[in-house]
Amino acid sequence: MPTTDDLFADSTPAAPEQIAEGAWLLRGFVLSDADRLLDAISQVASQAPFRHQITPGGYSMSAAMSSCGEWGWVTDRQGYRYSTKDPLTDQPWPAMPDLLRQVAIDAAAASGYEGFNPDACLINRYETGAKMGLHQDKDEADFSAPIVSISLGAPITFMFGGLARTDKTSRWKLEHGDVVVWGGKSRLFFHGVAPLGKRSEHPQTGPMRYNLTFRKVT
Ligand code: MD3
Ligand code: FE
Repeated sequence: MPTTDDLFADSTPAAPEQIAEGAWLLRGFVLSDADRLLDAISQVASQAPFRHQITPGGYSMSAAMSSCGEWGWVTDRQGYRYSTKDPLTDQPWPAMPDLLRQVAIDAAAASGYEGFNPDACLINRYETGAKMGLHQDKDEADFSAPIVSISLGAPITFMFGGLARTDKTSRWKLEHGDVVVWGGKSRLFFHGVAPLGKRSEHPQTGPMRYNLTFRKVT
């Protein structure tokens, strides 16, 4: 006998869950697009390879990164910035694939942010042990646009706090197909991810996790 869960599988997306002021968790929102999203990531990475960038302080980031769209995010000894060119190839970043742009627009709209028009998509790739320390995303010109984040592959623990680094943080598990939309007050909240666990895997990506973040840079 099919269960109610089977009958509703894939047809009724979970309702958006509010996790902070202006922030919405859309569990499984891109599950049905996941294969094509992973293909699009491979496509981008064939032109703009994943690389471990160097922080201004001289450390290599544990998450490997690439970008697509008009702007990509770069860090080196000189500092953090957005750039229209990939410093590895000195070429413009690959165009943002239509599918990526469309799912980001749809996720923003499902969270109450109509008319989202991202001009950058940053792609983070985590392997076992990779993490991202608490930080704010404030290199963009206009904080009125949300940031849309898509998780694919191995699950990870995501942390976010408030407007001050010392604010208490809460933890959420982000899994393959989950989307989080950050707008309003939460747009400038401190956030990061805990080290990818040794046993964290996904059938399609093995021990890797990908995170796409869509931004309006200019
Ligand atoms: C909250 N990435 O690329 S995604 C980043 O999982 C980044 O790769 C993490 O932080 C990752 O900058 C977290 C969730 C996320 C992204 C952007 C945010 C949360 C955010 C911007 C503002 C507030
Ligand atoms: Fe961030």
